[in-house]
Amino acid sequence: MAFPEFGLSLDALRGLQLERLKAALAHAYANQAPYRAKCEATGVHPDDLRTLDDLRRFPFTEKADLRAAYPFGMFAIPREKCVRVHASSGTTGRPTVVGYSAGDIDTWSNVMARSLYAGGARPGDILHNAYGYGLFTGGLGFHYGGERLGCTVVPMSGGSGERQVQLITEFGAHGLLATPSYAMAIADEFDRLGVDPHSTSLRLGFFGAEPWTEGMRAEIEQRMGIDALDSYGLSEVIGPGVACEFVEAKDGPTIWEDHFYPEIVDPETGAPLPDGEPGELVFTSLTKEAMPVIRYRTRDLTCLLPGSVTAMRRMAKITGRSDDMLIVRGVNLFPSQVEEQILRDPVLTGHYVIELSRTGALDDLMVRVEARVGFEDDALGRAGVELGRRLKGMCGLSAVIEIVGPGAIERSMGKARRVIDRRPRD
Ligand code: DLL
Repeated sequence: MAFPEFGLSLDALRGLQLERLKAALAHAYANQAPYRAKCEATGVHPDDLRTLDDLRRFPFTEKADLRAAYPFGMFAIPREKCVRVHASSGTTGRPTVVGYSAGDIDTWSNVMARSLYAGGARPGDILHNAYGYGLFTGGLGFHYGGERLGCTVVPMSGGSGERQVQLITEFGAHGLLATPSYAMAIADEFDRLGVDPHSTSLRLGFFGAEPWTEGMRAEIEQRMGIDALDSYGLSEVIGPGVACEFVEAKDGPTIWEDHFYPEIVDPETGAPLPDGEPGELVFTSLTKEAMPVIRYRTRDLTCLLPGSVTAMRRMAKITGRSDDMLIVRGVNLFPSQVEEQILRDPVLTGHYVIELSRTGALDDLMVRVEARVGFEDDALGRAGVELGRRLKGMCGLSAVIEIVGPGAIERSMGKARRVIDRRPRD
């Protein structure tokens, strides 16, 4: 195996994690004032950690802690020793800032190289990087990982669809790196320009940064003739490169547990849940220097699965974020559940938006979805009626379905905006 960590036994992995966790806790306690204050308030000290299970006695770190420490208050090394910062824009309020030491950039490059290798990329491959470069971690994270693996990285970023197609085709890219929604937009550009992606050298795609379903995977794979891998990460923990799927298994991202220790907790109470139970994903960084995070609450909902290709555990596809859950007429609904129903119909595409409004006291749910080219009006009408019926069967809600023509729904170059909520705030 190319990466020795893939061969770690479970015992060796747990031993390594415990040793690293002790050091990570000691580092955060000594150098990250806000976390130390939380430990003192809870009455725990790093010396209280003797086993991995003892971690649950330690306080969580939350997004609000990062915001309160804006911009650099969570750094555990002098700012002068940070070689890079990234930030997430966030929909409201201050951005969340994260910092990296030179050692962190090295670790990040390694876990990204490992992710790309697991997904089937090899030294010498050309990687077309359509993730955004900038404060977002997607572009630079994949960039450094690709270089570390020995690939040729094309730092395309977002931008004109036509140029995406041109460079993928003419440079002979083997791997496409993009959000799944942007990959779909690029696939549309191929269609528009009359170029068949199956005729290019593309063989892999690394997709992440937003929730996507198995239906979306099937759609992208079939349209582009590639293996579509799920790649997961978040800025607060390091960026992309926290977990990635193995191409031979495609059974959920393997978490690089030797660097990022996962737990699942009840999203309401914070109580730890056993592997296999659905809940909120929590991460502790084991090796980060500039900005360690101890028990960081991601808000992402999933469950932990046993290792398959390696001893390291996997995560199931993310259902959504707890803060993205819609409550419509009292029913809990995730956009991914709607996506799943849409993509069961070959007439419909993965370009959709969910619109919520309110008439009187009642919420109105509308799903607008693009049809594939080449279907007659009656087929579209039938697809609309059937989607309405499937949604009702799935969650009990009646939705107005609007089927629109190709290109009618706005494309995003990064994370897609799936929900427009026009309901008055109460
Ligand atoms: O999105 C890092 C990334 C870039 C991951 C490129 C993969 C590829 P943030 O902008 O901080 O970082 O957003 C992190 O995006 O908490 C999830 O809610 C969501 N997310 C990331 N990857 C996936 C995925 C990057 N594979 C937030 N499936 C996370 C579902 C994902 N959601």
